Amino acid sequence: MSFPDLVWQCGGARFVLGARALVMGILNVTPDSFSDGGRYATTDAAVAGALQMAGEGADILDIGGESSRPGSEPVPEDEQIRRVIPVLRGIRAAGCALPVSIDTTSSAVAAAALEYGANILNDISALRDDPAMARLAADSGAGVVLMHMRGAPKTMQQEPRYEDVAREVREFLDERVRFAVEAGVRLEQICLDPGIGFGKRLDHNLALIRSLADLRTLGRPILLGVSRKAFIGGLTGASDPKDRLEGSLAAGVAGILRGADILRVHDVRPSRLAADVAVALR
Ligand code: HH2
Repeated sequence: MSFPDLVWQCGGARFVLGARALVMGILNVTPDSFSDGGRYATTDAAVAGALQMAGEGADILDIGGESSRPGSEPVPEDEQIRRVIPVLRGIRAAGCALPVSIDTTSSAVAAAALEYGANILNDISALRDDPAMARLAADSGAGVVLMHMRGAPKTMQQEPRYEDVAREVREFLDERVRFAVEAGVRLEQICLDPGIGFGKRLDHNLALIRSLADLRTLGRPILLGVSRKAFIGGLTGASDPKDRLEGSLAAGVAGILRGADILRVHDVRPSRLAADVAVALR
C-alpha cells in the first residue's frame, strides 16, 4: 500500500508525511500515568528524559500534566501548568528545539505551553471539552491532534459498544475536522487519531488498527497511540506495562503499514528503528 504525501503544519514546524513516519516521545509529568507515572515527576528528570528522547531520534515530544488512563480524574489547570511549563522551559534552555506537543484538553494550559514554545495541541477531547480551544488553535496556527474518545477517562471503559467501530470513529473524526475548519483552523494544521484504548475493547482496538487506511482517506495524517496499552497486555499476557515493548512495536509497525504517520511511544529508540523499516516497506 502506498499513501499520498500530506503536509502537517505545526506553527513554525512543517512535516511532510507519507514517505516518512514520525516518532512522538511521551513525557508524562504526572505521578499517576499508567506506564511512566512518577518517572518524570521532577522537572530535572523530565528535562533529562526529553533530551534522551531527542537523542534517540524522536521527532516530537508530547508533554502532559494529566493522566487520561481509564478511571483517572481531571487535574486542575493550574496544577497542569505547574507541572509542564518548567519542563518546557528547561528543554528549550538546554538548547533542544524539537517540536513539542502539549497533551491537554484545557485552553489555559495549551496557551501557556504555546507561550513557552509548544507547537502542537494534542487534545484527546477533539476540541469538545473547552470551548476556547478551537479559537486558540485557529489563532495560533499550531498543529492540532483530534482524537476519538467515547465518554470521558473516568468511565470510558465501562461497557463500550459500537455497531461498526471503524465507521463510527471515521464519522466522528470527519465531523470534528469540519467543526475545527469552521472555527478557523486550517486543514493543514490537523492530524487525526482513532484513540486506541479510549472507550474501546480489545476487538475495537484491533478493528481500528486494521482500518487505518480508510481513516487516512479523510486526507489528514494519522497519529497512533498503542504504546504499552492494555490491549497489548491482553494479547501477550504482559500485565506490567513495561513488559509490552515487543507487542507495542508489532502494533506500531502494523499501523504504519496501514497508513499511520506518527507513532506516540514511550520507547523512542526501538520505535524509531521499527518505524523507519516499516515505512520503507509499505
Ligand atoms: N494516549 C494517552 C494519552 N494521550 N493522546 C493521543 N493523541 N493519542 C493517544 O493514544 C493518547 C494520548 C494515554 O497514554 P499515556 O500518556 O501513556 O498515559 P496516561 O494517560 O496515563 O498519562
